[in-house]
Amino acid sequence: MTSVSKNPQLMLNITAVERDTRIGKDALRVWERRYGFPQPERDTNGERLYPPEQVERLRIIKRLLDAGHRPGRVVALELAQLHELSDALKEPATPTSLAGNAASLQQLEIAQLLALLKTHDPTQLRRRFSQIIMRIGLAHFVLDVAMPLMREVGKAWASGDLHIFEEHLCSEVLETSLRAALATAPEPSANSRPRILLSTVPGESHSLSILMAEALFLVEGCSCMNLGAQTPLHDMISAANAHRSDIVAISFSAASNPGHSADALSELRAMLPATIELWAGTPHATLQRRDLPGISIMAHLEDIPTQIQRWRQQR
Ligand code: B12
Repeated sequence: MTSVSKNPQLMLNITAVERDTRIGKDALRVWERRYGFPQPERDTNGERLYPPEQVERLRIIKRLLDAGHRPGRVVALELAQLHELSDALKEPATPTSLAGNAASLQQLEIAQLLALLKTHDPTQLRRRFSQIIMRIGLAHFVLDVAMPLMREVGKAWASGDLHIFEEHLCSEVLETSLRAALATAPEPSANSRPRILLSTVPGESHSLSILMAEALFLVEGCSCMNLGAQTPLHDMISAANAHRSDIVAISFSAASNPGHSADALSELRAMLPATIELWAGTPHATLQRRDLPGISIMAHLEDIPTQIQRWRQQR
């Protein structure tokens, strides 16, 4: 254990670890007994205290479990082995337009954006985002820059290479830049369809993904109403009726619990008129495999153009 972990201010209690990693307290206690990890220290009252390096390992373990690994295969692994498995996780398919040189240019662009983020200058970061949007267009910006950038930001944050405030800064600046681009994009005509309502369910605060989806829907000429994050389900129904939505599109992040997400989706499906399609984006393989009647589960933002085409062809 490093001297950092001896700093009591950096130690987390079990409630904080559960909140931070989304691993339940019961699982944390069971793994400790069964796999010998985590190995928390104890405070003067005998309560568990977890050093930061163990919390970091737990975050990666959670990501691996979400991707379908079993606890017995990953919980006891060392940090380096966890990183190896995590790096090998199937990344969402690289858009086919980005092969060879383009792919390495993209990596360079992301590296430069991360370096710029590290200078903590929101104005420059916003300017760089706007320049890229002008250069490659909104759809390519979302798929080839914003998405991979946020994935890298998530990884860097989980591995301690980026501070939480830097992740927040990146999200905020990206959000402002996307909103500015959306505000100046050509309006879809009043009767353009499908009409799409976007939101997340209560408890899911990751709203950037629906903003990215909105940008792609707009590029496809759809009419969107984005309610932002965490709309109560019955309010979503009222909004869908008021907006005369054809589709309700919901987004779940990697931090969501796939079981809870499936429950919320089934509840929403039961309340929505049958004529309105329900689409849900999730990175969770377990949720993608679930057969939820009347709900289209989508793994990638790249799916949007073909799904819109399908919707239009069916009508
Ligand atoms: C930005 C961010 C935040 C911001 C969100 C700001 C905002 N306004 O959105 C803030 C700081 C608020 C935040 C909070 C938290 N976060 Co966070 N966050 C991220 C980050 C870096 C980017 C999220 C994002 O926008 N991704 C872009 C979207 C598009 O990608 P995606 O979600 O993978 O979506 C894919 C599919 O689901 C699909 N899709 C998604 N939506 C839709 C919609 C449609 C219509 C379609 C077709 C497809 C689709 O497309 C994508 C693939 O192409 C991720 C890292 C990551 N890899 O995602 C972490 C991440 C999701 N967060 C994480 C965590 C742990 C948290 C917190 C629990 C931290 C904490 N202790 O408080 C809280 C959760 C709060 C809550 N109750 O929800 C972890 C989750 C790990 C896990 N497996 O549990 C991640 C993975 C970071 C990490 N590497 O550890 N976070």
